[in-house]
Amino acid sequence: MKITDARVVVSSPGRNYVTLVLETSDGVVGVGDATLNGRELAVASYLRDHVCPLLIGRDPARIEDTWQYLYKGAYWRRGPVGMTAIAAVDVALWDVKGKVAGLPVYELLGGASRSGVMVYGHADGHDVPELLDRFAEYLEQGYKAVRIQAAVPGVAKTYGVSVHDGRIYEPANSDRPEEGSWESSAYLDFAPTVFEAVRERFGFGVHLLHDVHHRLTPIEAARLGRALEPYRPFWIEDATPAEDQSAFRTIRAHTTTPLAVGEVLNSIWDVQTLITERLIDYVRMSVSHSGGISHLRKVYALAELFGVRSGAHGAGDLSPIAHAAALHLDLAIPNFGIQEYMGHRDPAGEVFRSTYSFADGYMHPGDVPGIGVEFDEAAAARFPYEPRYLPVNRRLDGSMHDW
Ligand code: EZ4
Ligand code: CO
Repeated sequence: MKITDARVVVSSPGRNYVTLVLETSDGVVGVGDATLNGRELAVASYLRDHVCPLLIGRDPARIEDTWQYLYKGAYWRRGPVGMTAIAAVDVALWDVKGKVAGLPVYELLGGASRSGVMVYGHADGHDVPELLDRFAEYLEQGYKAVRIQAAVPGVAKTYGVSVHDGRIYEPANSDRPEEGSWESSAYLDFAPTVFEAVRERFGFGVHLLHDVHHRLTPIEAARLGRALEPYRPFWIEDATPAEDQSAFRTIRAHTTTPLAVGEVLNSIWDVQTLITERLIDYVRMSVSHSGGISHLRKVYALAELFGVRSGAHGAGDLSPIAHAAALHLDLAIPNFGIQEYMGHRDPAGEVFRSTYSFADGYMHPGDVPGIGVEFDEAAAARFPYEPRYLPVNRRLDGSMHDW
């Protein structure tokens, strides 16, 4: 069998998605997600101009060899654009392999290690009462774990407070990035009161998660971790900018609050120190942005050796193909922790027909052969790409800060 066609489709059914479609000489079609929010066309070009021509004529069964060919063959290694492009090829090849074998991908990865994958949803609020109302809705739906974010008083446009229906945090802005604002001192005083309010109302029988979104210094993060200890968070995420692995030594020395990091990281080298020094508890890298199933499962295998568990990024800007791929891996690995699940806004469901399911706080990828998501190209054509930036962030004095 040979790969006979490789094409990239950029569409916007509810938000932008980049999708790679591979066709084979046997008529089997595989799909992969190549979406890099706010930089979609860079990955589309990387694939169209540099990767797709190399795929034609290759044997789709040789997944690892293709991975090594694209990674080592680029010479310019790692980075979000290249690793997202390789991920799309990798997932599409696993999809093909599953369809050829007649098995769901998780069976090819060693089979299920659990009956379902615990997911967490996002509860947010412009103030604490609104957050509590949204939190109650998640409990009613059966969620066992919920992320809590609330707008910091005096800090306009705090990250994590949705502008639409809970599935998108970036205001639509095609002209230039929206400007958010930030002040760590106000946030550090406010965040523990949010946890306190949620525990007071809902008790300790549900997991609470929180995303700091790269905004603190190491010692500020240590202070936050310590202040939250009485409320027993499942984790605090991205407490400091993720590229500085050594920052976690400081945080770790001061708090027992579990730490998660990695949604902006792309390779096993980005988390080598974090894992081998046991500086984190959960690794947040995603299938889509980290070289696909083939690479992320190596990250998880390394993490397993050091008692670190998975906690993959699962925002709505990763397509349903990415979410399905994540669920297959989550179901199979021994050291699964939790999976983020924001869901997707309509009309994404018209373009991506998924077979994964949610019940009582757990998800399952389904049992159809391959990844289990059908991509409807004719439907995608009805929703053309819409240029859109992620926001930038400024402190109250106007200086740039991590978003
Ligand atoms: O800001 O995916 O944990 N989830 C997150 C997301 C990210 C977006 C960026 O595209 O941090 O909301
Ligand atoms: Co995050």
